[in-house]
Amino acid sequence: MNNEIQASITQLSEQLENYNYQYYVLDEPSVPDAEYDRVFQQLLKLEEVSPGHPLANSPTQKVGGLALSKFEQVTHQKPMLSLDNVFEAQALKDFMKRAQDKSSTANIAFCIEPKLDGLAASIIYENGLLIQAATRGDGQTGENVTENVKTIKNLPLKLRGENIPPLLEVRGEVFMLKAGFDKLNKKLSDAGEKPFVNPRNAAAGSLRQLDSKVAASRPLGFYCYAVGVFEGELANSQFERIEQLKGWGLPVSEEVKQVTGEQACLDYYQAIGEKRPDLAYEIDGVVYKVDNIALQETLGFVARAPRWATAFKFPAEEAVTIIENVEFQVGRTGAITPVAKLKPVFVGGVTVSNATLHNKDEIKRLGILIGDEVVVRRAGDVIPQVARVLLDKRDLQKTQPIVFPDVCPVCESRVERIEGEATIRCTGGLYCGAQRKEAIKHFASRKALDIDGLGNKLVELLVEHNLIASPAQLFDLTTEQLSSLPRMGAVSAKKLINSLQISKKTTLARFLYSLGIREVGEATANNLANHYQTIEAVKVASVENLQAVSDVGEIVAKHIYYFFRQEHNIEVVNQLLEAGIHWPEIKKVAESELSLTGQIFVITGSFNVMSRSDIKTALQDLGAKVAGSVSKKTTTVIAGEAAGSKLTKAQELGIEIMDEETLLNLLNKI
Ligand code: D41
Repeated sequence: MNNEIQASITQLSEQLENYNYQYYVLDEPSVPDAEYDRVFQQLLKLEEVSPGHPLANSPTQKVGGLALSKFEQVTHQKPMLSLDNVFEAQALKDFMKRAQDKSSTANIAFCIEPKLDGLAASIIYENGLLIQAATRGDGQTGENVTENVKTIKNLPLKLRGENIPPLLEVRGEVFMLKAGFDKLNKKLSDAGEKPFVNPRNAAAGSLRQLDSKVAASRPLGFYCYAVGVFEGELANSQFERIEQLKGWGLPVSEEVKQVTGEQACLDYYQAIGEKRPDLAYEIDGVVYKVDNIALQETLGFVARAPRWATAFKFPAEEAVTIIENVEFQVGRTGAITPVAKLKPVFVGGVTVSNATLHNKDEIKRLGILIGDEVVVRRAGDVIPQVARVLLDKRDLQKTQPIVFPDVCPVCESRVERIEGEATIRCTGGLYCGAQRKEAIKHFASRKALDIDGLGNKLVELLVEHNLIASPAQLFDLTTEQLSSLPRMGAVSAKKLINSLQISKKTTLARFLYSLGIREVGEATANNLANHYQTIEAVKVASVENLQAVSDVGEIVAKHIYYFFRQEHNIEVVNQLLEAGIHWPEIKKVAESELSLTGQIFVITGSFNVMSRSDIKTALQDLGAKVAGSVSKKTTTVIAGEAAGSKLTKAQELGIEIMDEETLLNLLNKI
C-alpha cells in the first residue's frame, strides 16, 4: 500500500483519538462536531480503499458494525470478586477498624468511589490495544461483548501516554447516562417498544445486543475501578493506580478520592448523597477500599468478596407495597388530587404511607387498581410516587377500580374538569373549607375589596379561630371577637372594623374580581361589569351570552356560568350584598361606542392628574387591553414624565405616543 496513504491513516487516526480523549475523558471538547465528522469521513474513505484496513482499533470501529448470532463465553483469568455491603455507619466503622487492626501504619488511607449502578465488565488491553471485553457473568465466566464495548464513547480503543503495560486488564462499570436513558425510553415508546425500567437495565440490555450498531446508538459510559491481570509495574496504592489508568486515557469517575479517618469517610457518603441528583449517572452508594495494595493482599478475601472493600449503599429508593385505598385531597386552590393510601413501607430512608397519583391521566397511564401491588419510589426529598404496578401479582378478587368523585370531598360542591386540563377542581371556592383561606385572602386583597389591615396572616388566624368561614362573615365580626386574637389590640380591632365598613363601597368590577372565579382577573371583571352593569345580569347570563363579552372565551364563560350555578356561591354572594356591599350605578357605554376595543396600551412614566392604576382602569373600561411591555402589537403608549426604555422602544417601532393631557382630553370626549 502507498506509504503516503498509510501515513495519512495513522495521522487521521491519532487526530480522532485525541478528539475522543479530549471530549469523553477530559470532558473538554477541542473541536466542533463538524470538524470531527469531517476527519472521520476522511479516514473512512482512506480505509475503504486500503487493503488490510480498517484495523480493529481504528477510531472508525467505534460505531459498531458486526452483528453476532450469539456471545462466546469468556473465562476470567482472575475471578471477578463481588462486593460486600454494609447498611449503616457503625458497620462501616467496624470494617475500617478491622482493616486498621491488620496494619502497622497509623491512620490507613481508603480509596473512596461512588458505587455506579451499572454492570461490571472486564476489558483487556494488549500492548495498549483493546483486544477483549467481557461481562462479569458469575465472576468466573462471562460473555464476550468486545464488539459492543468498543462502541462505548468514553472508552479508548488504544491507550495513550508513557509506560503502558504490555498486558492490562481493567475492571469497571458499564452504565447509561441518565439523560440518554430518558431519551432512549422516549424513542422506544414512540416506536411502540417497551421502555427500560431503569438506566441499569438499559445498560445491561444494550450490552447484550447482538448487533453492535444498536449498542453503538445507546448512550453508554464506562468507568474503571480496578485492575485485573497485568504485566509490568503498577503503583502500590488503589488511588494511584486509578490515577495511572487515567494517565493512559482510561475513563475514571471524577469523584474518586483518597481519604483517611472515619469522619472523612462518612462525610463523603453524605456529600455524594447530596450531589447524587446532579450526577450524570446513577449511583446507589459508596465503595470503600483499603488503599494500600500490600495491605489488600494481607486482608485477602472470604467466600467471593475481598475483606479490603465494602459498599455502603444508599437507602433503597424503590420498595414494593400495596395500595389499600385512594383518597382525594382538595388543595388550597380547589385542585383535587388522588392520593394512594399505602400499606406503610420503608423507602428512601423513611416510612411512607401516602403517594401522590397526580391525576386521572397518570392513573390511566399506570393502570392502577385499589388493592394492587405497586413499586413506590422516593428519591431525595421529593414526594413519593407510584412507579409501576406489578401486574403479574394482580388478584382480580381483591382489586377494584379507582372512582373519581362527582362532588368535592370537603364541601360537596360540584367538581369540574376543564377540557385540556388533567386536574379536576372543586367549584365551591368561596364556601369550601379547603379553599377558605385563599378565597378570603383574595377577597380582601388590594385589587379586590382592598380591606386595609386585613393581611394574609390575619385571615389565617380568623379562619383557624373559627371566627369566619366565608368572606361574608367578615362583616359580622365584632371588636370583641377581633381583640381576642393574639397580638390584636382594641385599637387595631377598631381600625379593621372601620376598614371593613369602608370596603363595602366598591365597584361592580372589583366585586366580581373579589369572588375569585377561575380565570376572571381584573380585566375580565371590568369587561363583565361594563357589559352587564348589574350583578343580577351576570348571575343569570348563559355560557353563550357570556361569550359576547370582550375577551371572554368558552372556557372562561363556563367558569363564570358554573360559579353562579353553585348554590353555596349564590348564598355567599347574597350574604355579601345583604352585608351592605354596594357600588355606584354604571353609566352604560354602548359596546359599539367603546372606541378602544381591540387596542393595546402600554403605560409608562409618572403622571400628575390621574394615577397609573386609574388610567389603566379607565382604558380597560373602554375596552382596551393594557400590557406591561411594548411590542409590535402595541397600539399606543401613554407616556408620563421621566418615561424610559418603553418610550424609546415605542419610538423605535413607530408606535403612537400619547401624553397625559392628550389622554385626559380623549377620556373626556368618549
Ligand atoms: O462502582 C461500582 N459499582 C464498583 C463495583 C466499584 N466502584 N468498585 C468495585 N470494586 C470491586 C472489587 C473490590 C471487587 C474490585 C465494584 C465491584 N468490585 C463489583 N461490581 C460488581 C461486582 C463487584
